[in-house]
This record gives sequence, C-alpha cells and structure tokens, in this order.
Amino acid sequence: MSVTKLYNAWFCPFGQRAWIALIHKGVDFEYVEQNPYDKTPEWLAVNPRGLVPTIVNNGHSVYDSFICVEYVDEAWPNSKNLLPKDPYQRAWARIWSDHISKKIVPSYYAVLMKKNEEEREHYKQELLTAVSLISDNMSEEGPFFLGTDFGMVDIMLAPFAQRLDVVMKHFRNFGIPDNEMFARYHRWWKAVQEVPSFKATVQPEEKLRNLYQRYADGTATSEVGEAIRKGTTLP
Ligand SMILES: N[C@@H](CCC(=O)N[C@@H](CS)C(=O)NCC(=O)O)C(=O)O
Repeated sequence: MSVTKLYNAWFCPFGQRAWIALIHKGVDFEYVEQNPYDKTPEWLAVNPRGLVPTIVNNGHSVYDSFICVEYVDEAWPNSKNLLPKDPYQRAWARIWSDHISKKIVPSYYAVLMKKNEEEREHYKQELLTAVSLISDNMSEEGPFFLGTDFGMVDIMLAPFAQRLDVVMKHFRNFGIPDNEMFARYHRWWKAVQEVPSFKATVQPEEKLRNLYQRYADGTATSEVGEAIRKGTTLP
C-alpha cells in the first residue's frame, strides 16, 4: 500500500487544519512541503486547483481543508472522533465550521489587508461579532467547542485563533478583547494551545509575521489575497 501524503505549506492556516487532523487521529503519513503558488504540471496533477492542503491516500487526492478534516475522520475511524456520532451534533459542528469559513476567516483577512482605516474598522466589528457568536454557542462545560473532546470545530478555528494573536496584534494592534464577552473564547483558546496535535503544527511567531507582511502591505498575490482585494468569495 502506498504511503498517505499531506501536501502542505508551513504557513498555511487551511493546511494546518488537515495537518492537525492527521496527527490527532494518529495517522501514519508523509508531510510534503509544497509551494502552492508555483502551478507546475506535477503539482496540478496532484490537485487541479493547485491549493494546499491536499491529502493523497490510496491513489486519490482529497482537497479543501474542511473536506480533508471530514475525510480523515472517516477514512481512519478510531476513538478520536473529530465529528460526534449523533446526526444533529454532526450537523451542529458543520454549522459552526461553516460560520468560521464564511464569517471569521474573510473578516480576519480583510482587517489585515484593507488599506482604508474606515474599511478596516468595519471588518474589525464583523470579526468581533462573528467571534462572539461562536463563543456564545460553545458548550458550557467545555473547554472545547462541543465539550471535553477536541474536534472538527476546534480544528477549523485554531489556526486562525493563533494568527489573531500573532499576526493581527502585530500588524493591526488588534485582538479579541480580554473581557466578559469573550471569556469563553479565551478559555477555549487556552485549552487548544495545550492539545498536542495542535502544538505539533505551530510555527515560530517571527517566521509567521515575516510571511504575513505582504498581506499587511496589501500586496499578496495569492488567490485569498486577490479575493479580498476584489471582494469575492475566498478559494
Ligand atoms: N478553501 C481552501 C483554501 C486553501 C488555500 O487558499 N490555500 C492557500 C495557501 S494558505 C493556497 O494554496 N494558495 C495558492 C494560491 O493562492 O495560488 C481550503 O480550505 O483548503
């Protein structure tokens, strides 16, 4: 049987999701560092969209981080479920994963990339509203989104929580306020930082900041960068 491969770029928050999922489930895989911007025929043969993350398993390519996380959970079933068993709880986890993709991620990039201060203010408010909404819907007991088990929603949010702390504070002097409204969010984030699979994927802060400089300058030519500039949906 061929070895399972994860094509990723060290800095990519989407790729980090698939990476965390594979480690968390204890999957034996090979990490392949890939430059996703260089759309060589070899790379496009692995993923026609040319985006990381991409998981290659049993001769098939699986891509898009949300799909990768679900796939990992289903392809390597074990006690470390990333999605709960109950259909409604599964739907609930997907509802909030979708919220992260549609509300939190785009506003994070917009605060980072928009040049106009007024526009940035608008997206800061959107980001805070979106984060407070997800915090209000985290399980009371916690510490994770659904309770005691680290899972899908936590994986979807964690790479961006890290960038809010490391990148956003540095370039925009802006973060999630440490007040009553966001107390549950901060309890969640503290617990996530102790999860071994998450810890294993964390990159040095300085390295991340250097990489995000071009987003903060508004010059990033990635598909995400183009989408934020044009106001279209993210890839
Ligand atoms: N929706 C995709 C987005 C993945 C994505 O945008 N990855 C970036 C790196 S962080 C990429 O591969 N960019 C290549 C490009 O922009 O050409 C996912 O969730 O996996």
